[in-house]
Amino acid sequence: MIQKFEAWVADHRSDLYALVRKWFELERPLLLRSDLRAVFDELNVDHPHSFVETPLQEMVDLLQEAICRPPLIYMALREDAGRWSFMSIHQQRLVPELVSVSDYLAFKELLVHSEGAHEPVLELDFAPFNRGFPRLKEVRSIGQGVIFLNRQLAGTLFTQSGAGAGKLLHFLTVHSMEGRQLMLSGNFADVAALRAGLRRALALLDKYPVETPWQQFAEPLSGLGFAPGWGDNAARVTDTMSLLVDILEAPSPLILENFLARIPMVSKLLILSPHGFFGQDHVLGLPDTGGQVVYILDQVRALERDMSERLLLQGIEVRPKIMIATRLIPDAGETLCNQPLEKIHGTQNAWIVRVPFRKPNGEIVRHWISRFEIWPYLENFAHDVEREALAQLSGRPDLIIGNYSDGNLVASLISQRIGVTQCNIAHALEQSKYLHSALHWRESQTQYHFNCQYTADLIAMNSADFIITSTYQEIAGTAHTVGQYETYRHFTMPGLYRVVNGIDLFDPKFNIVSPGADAEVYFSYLDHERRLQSLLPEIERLLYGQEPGVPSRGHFTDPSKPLIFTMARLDTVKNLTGLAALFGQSPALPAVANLLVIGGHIDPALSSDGEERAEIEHMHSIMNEYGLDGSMRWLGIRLEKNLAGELYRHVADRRGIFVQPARFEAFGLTIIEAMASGLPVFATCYGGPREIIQHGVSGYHFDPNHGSAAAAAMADFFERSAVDPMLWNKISAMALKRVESRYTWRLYAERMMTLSRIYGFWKFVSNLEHEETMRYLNMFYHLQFRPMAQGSLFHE
Ligand code: UDP
Ligand code: LCN
Repeated sequence: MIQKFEAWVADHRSDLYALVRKWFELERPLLLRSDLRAVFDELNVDHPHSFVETPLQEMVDLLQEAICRPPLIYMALREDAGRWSFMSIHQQRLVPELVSVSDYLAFKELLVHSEGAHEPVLELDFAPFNRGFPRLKEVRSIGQGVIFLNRQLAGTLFTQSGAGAGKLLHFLTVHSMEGRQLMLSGNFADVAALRAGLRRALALLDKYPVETPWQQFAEPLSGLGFAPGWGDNAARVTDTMSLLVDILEAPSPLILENFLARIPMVSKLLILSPHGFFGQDHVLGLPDTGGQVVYILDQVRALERDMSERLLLQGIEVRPKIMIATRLIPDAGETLCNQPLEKIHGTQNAWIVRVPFRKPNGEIVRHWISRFEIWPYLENFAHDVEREALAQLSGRPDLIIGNYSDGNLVASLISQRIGVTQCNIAHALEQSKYLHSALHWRESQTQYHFNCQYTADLIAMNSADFIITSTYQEIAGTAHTVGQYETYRHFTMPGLYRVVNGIDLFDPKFNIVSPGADAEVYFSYLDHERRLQSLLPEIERLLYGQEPGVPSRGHFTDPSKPLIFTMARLDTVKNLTGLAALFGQSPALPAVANLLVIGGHIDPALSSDGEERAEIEHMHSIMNEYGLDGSMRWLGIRLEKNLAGELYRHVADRRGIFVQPARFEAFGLTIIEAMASGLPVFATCYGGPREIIQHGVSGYHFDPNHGSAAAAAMADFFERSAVDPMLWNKISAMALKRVESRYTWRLYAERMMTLSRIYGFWKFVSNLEHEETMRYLNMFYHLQFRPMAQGSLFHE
C-alpha cells in the first residue's frame, strides 16, 4: 500500500500538498482519524477532480492519527488489527517516508515535551522475547488462542520422535490433586509400556457393565498402574482411556482437547479483585464498584458448578474451593466490606476473603480509596494474600485469576512466586476510556497515576499465561477502531518511557470468553410465572410515586408514555448526563417517552468521589436548563439485583427501551441484562456494545457524540413501534435470542475450565514460562513500577 502511495505521489504532488496544507490549517498538533477524514472529504468536494479510489484515499482510510508540527507531519497507519506503519511527510519536499515506531513516538513526545526531546529514553520492546514462540497469523483468528495452541501441541509435540508422548506420560505420572496421585501411579517406564497398560485396562473394563461405578474396579486397575481420575464409571473410564490410545496413535487437536478436558486439574481457585467495595449487598453503584463485582460473583457460581460436575464425572471426590481476595475496608459504611470472611450465596465452598491495605509502617488503611490511588499498597497486599490463600486453600491454588489492572498485577506477583498458571481479565483498560492519557500522564498525575497503572498493565499482560476477554474488539478493535489491548502495542509516556512493542495481539494467550447475565434474575418479561409480582408495588412507588428514604428528582407528568431507562455508576465516562442532555435538547423525544435515570446520589454532599460529585452537579444543571422535571425522573439509589431484574421487565411491559450512552464501554453488563429481559437496547457504538448488539437486528448502536442524531433515532423507534408494534416485538425477540446463544454463564464456565486445563498443561509440557520475559518483567517491576508506586503514596 505504501509503495503504491509513493508512486502515486510522484505524479500528484500538488494534490498531496493541498491535503497536507489543509491539515496544517486546522492548527491542531494532534489530529484524530475523524479530523483527518473530515478534511479529506472536504477536499474531495472542493477539488476539481475526485480522489475516490485513488491511493490517496486508500492511505487516508488507514490513518489513525497524525502529529502536525509544520513543516512536518507524522502519520500512524493501521492496515489491520495490530498491523501498523508510520510515515512522515515534509510540507515542501512532499516525499512520504516510512519511519520507525520509535521515531514516530519520539515525534509525538514533542507535543508535550519539546525541551527534553533529545534526552535518552527507556524503550520497551517485548517482541524479541517472543521470537521463538508460535504466533497466530490471521486477524480473524485473534482471540482464538486455544484452538491454535491445540493444533501446535498436537502437531509439534507428537511429531518430535515421541518426545511429546513422553512428556504427556510424565505429566500423567506426576499429576496429583490435594496430595493424591491421579491418572497414573507410576508403573510405566515408557510410552510403549503405557500403551500396553491401556490395552490391558480396556480389556479388563470390557468385562464390566457400562454403569459399574469406578470403586468396583479400582483395585484391579490400580494393579495395572492406573490411579483415579479417568471417570466415575466403566463407560467413562473406557472413553477417557480410548482418547489417550487415539492420541498416542495419531494425535489431533480435537482429541487432545477432549482428553485434556477430562483430566481433573482444577479444584482450588484464587481470584483477585482488590479495589472498590467487593461484597454481595449494598455495594453496586458505589464508586469503582460495578460490573466487575457482578461478573466475579456470577463467574464463581458458574465455575464452582462446572468444577464440581467435572470432578464427579471423573470419579474424584474433592470439593472445589474458591477464594476471592479483596481489600478489607474498616470504614465500610452499610456494606460488609469490613468483614474478613463472607460466604458467597448459592455456593458450597466459595468465599470472599478480605485483607486490609497496609501502609509501609504497618498501619491499616481504614477508608475506601479510589482505584487510581491503590498502587502503593499492592505489594504488601500480594504478600498477605499469598499467605492467606495458602492457609485457606490448604496449599497452592491450581489457577490464579486476576481482575482489572490491580488484580492482574497482584496475580502476576503471586503466580511468579508460587509457580501457578495465571489468567488475566482486564474488564476495562483505561487507555481506551481516557483518551491520550498516556501522552498527558503528567498533567493528570495527582488524580489518576496512569504511569503506575499502565506499567502494571504491561507487566501483568506479559506475564499472564492466558488472557480472557469479553469481546473480540477488546483485543483487536474493528476495521477502523483500535482494540483496548491494541492501545498497549505502542504508546509513550513522555519523560518516563516509550513502548515500541508492548503486547502482541497475535499471541495465542488471548481468548474470547464472554460473560453472561444471571439467568435466575434476568429473564424475559414474558415469563409471567417467574415474575416477582411482589416487587411491583415498590416499583410503582419508585417510578410514579414516592418511596420513603429514596432520594429522587423529577416526576412523570404523563406516566402513560413508555420509558427510556438507564442505570449505571455516575462516572463521567458512563455519560448519563449526556443522555439527559440529548433527551432535553430533542424536540421529538420527550413528546413520545419519559426518561428514567438510576445512578449516583441526588445530593452531591453524599458522594465521597470527586468525579461523581461533578457529574451530580452536571445532571442538576441539565435538568434545570431543559426544564426536565416533568419528563425525567432521577433516582439516587442502588438497586438490588432482583429489583433491577423486575424493573427491566417492567420497562419492557410498558414497551420502553434501555439506553447505554457511555463515551466508551468496555463490555456493558447492563446491556445483556436488559436484552435478557426482552428490552430493546440503544447502546454506545464505542467498545463492547458494538459487538454485543447487531445494529438494527437485536438492538441499535448510536454515537453519543452526536446527540441529536441519537435522539432522532430513538424517537423514530418509538414512533414506528406505536404504528407497528411488531417492530418493538421483533427487536425484543432478537435481543433475547442473542443473549441466549452468546452470553450465558454456562458457556462461559465450560470454556474457562477448558482453557485452564490446556494452558496449565502447556505450561507443564512446553515450559511456556518465558523465563527471559519474566526476568525482564521482574527488573521492570523493581526499577520502574516500585519507585513510582511508592512515590504516589506521598500525594495522600
Ligand atoms: N447495578 C445494579 N444496581 C445498581 C447499579 C448497577 O445492580 O444500582 C449492576 C448492573 O445491573 C450491572 C452492574 O451493576 O450488573 C454494572 O455493570 P456494567 O458492566 O454495566 O458497568 P460497570 O459498572 O462495570 O462499568
Ligand atoms: C468493567 C466495565 O467497565 C464494564 O464494561 C464491564 O461490563 C464490567 O467491568 C464487567 O467485565
